[in-house]
Amino acid sequence: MQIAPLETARAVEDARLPELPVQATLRRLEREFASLLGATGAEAENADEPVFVTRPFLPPLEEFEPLLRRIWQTRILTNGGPFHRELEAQLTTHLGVPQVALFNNATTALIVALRALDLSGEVITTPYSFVATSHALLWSGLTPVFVDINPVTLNLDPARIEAAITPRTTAILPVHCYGRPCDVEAIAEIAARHRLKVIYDAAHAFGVRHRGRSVLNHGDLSVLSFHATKVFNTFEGGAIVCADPAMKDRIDKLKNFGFDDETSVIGVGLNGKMSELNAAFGLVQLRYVEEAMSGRRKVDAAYRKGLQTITGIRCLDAAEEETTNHAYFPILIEPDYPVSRDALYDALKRVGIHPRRYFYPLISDFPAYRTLPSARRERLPIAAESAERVLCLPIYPDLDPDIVARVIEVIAAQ
Ligand code: T4K
Repeated sequence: MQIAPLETARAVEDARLPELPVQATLRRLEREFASLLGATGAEAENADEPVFVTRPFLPPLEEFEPLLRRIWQTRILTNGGPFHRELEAQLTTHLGVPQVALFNNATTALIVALRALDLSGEVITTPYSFVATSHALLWSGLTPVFVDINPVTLNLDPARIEAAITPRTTAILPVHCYGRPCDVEAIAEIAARHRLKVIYDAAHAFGVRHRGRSVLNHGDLSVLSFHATKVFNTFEGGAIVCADPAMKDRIDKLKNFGFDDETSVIGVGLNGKMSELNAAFGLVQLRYVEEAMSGRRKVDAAYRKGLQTITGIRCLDAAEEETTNHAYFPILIEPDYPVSRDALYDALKRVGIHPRRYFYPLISDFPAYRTLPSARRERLPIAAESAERVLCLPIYPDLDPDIVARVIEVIAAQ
């Protein structure tokens, strides 16, 4: 079948809807995008453009167009179509994991992961993460129990987990924060001893390897995010990684309202499906993900080199047995740095550089959590201090070395 080019499709739309001023709408959207670009600096970087903590990687548009035409031809838009199946297959190989179930984002994937394991009661987790980690627990009727983090890795500290286990504990939900692997061996040992499930929030951990294997192979389930700001993005998206085909089948049903067949459901599911548009885009992105990571690696190396002599700035070490993805570039502002973290944050913003304080405030300080006994600050000293000291510097594959140099200059000049 001959497939109409996109322009033709647009003309057909115009002809069908004469009363809708489609061209005017497109012109208005173009103007809005133009002003957004001005506001966010998403255009070509120059000295006057703001620089944000990240800028999504996009593959050549021409490579996406044939896949779009295919969608126009088949009219399969969602519900586990061919691009969805193909992306699951390619990710399984690319990541080196047994099963991948795609989702529309990591937050719904986390909620489905918790449901798939049939958890109840309390779940031990980290307060030092994006708020979605704990929100998924509250949405699922589970009680988060916050445990402090390790000062070197900024991940859940296994040495403190056992003291937080009660008869109501059913699982541990650690985060591979900034893509740095948790102490997976210690966590597995504690979980086995206490018969707890382990779900890794691996939103930051695409492509991360630990001792030669994907870190996503650890725990009962791992949840990835493919949000626009991530190393591998599908605009919005996510996935659950699991070992067992029967578990993938359960997850696939739960993300499709729980449907088993046309007339029966296995449980209270939701709509967590990734659309064909996002899956097709993911297939094109995957061709470039290694290149994108190597661009990030160069930025990471430049920061490390430039910052190493600045007193009071600590970069997180990369552990030797790991392959990192350089998803973030966090620095910790130590007490011997001349100004506070927030003063440095403001100084960078004044020159158009917009780092982020990931993760400040702590999740345990948000109103929905702060009354929990485990949220008390004195129980979470390392997390509280890290949240006050951290700054994530801009990092993305094509970040101009001159901008990296400018960031370092501002940090050195305080
Ligand atoms: N678990 C963890 C540990 C997570 O970090 C996250 C998400 C999740 C779970 C949940 O995953 P998803 O359900 O989202 O799949 C961003 C992201 O929205 C969020 O996905 C991410 N973690 C979190 C750490 O960062 P914000 O509020 O900081 O995003 P925003 O819009 O301020 O974006 C940051 C910068 O990126 C902007 O200043 C400019 C740039 N940007 C952003 C977008 C969205 C662009 O240039 N283009 C874009 O389209 O949360």
